[in-house]
Amino acid sequence: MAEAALDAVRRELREFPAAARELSVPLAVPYLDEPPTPLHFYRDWVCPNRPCIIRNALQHWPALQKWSFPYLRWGLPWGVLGGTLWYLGRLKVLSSRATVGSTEVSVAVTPDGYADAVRGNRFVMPAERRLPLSCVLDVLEGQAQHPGVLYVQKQCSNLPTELPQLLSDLEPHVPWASEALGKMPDAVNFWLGEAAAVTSLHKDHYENLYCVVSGEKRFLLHPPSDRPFIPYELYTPATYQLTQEGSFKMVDEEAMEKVPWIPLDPLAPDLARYPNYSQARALCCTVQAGEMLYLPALWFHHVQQSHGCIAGKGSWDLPAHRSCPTGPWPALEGLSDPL
Ligand SMILES: O=C(O)CCC(=O)C(=O)O
Repeated sequence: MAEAALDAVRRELREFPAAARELSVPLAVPYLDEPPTPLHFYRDWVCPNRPCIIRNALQHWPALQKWSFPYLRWGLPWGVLGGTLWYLGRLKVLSSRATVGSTEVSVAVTPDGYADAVRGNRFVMPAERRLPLSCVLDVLEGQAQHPGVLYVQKQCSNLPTELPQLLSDLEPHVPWASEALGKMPDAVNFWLGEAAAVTSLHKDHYENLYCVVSGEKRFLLHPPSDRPFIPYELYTPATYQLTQEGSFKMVDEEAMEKVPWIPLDPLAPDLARYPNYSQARALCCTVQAGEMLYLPALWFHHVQQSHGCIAGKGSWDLPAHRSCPTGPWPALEGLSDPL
């Protein structure tokens, strides 16, 4: 009896993603030509849990003109002059001053560009190194070598905590978003990395605004309603360690509980192993410098970037997305895997 009822719920669930798609998931991520008012942002995008790309929302940020490798290295606003100085004898006087470049930041280092991803039968986290930002720039510019793939991507507000000198180049928050969401962002992160650095498919419960300052980011998205088609498995957690010789080894995190993660690579899905994924529909979009992606809470995302892309992200943590017992998502979550 209970099994029959569960079967009926599962049948309904199988229909749900198509119905949700028809009702509220666009075929492509829409563009707004200007920032919305708080009311429009809340009514048209946050409430229906729909992503959009917003143009002309960042052009008043000094970062958009200033943030280049020479500026990050020396605080020089003129990219060409900075570059010329670099080639004219690598001015140690400038590089030894206390500049942004000399500031140490946390860098995720992986052998293949995948931090926080399934590798074999492990969920593997990156080796974390503290490096001066200028060392990361040297590697990105091909002036120096470092084993593995580097990504400045530490979550938890690395922009104000690690690079506070850059804050004056940004507005402290995005006023129309903070007003719509009822608070200031809970985290403001800074992202800089190699083209090979990839963020594996996952979801989180934050309302996110990704602001691309230089280069581009490519997103592959799935709405939360595609959850029944997206496989999760439980993995023993491990962390990469970088040896003195520059090779990587995986070390199990014995004290940590198993981690549920998505084993599937949406760019090359193993449909023989995960046939349900063929029923999911991805939305792909590229966010260019000067554009902002609103990524609603609980959307699955896989992220790639152009080499040396510089981006920021504001995240708002709304309790409603953590544990809303009455919404459809917890039910979908609980009943998805046994489809
Ligand atoms: O920019 C990236 O590489 C991914 C960021 C991301 O997925 C996240 O913050 O949840």
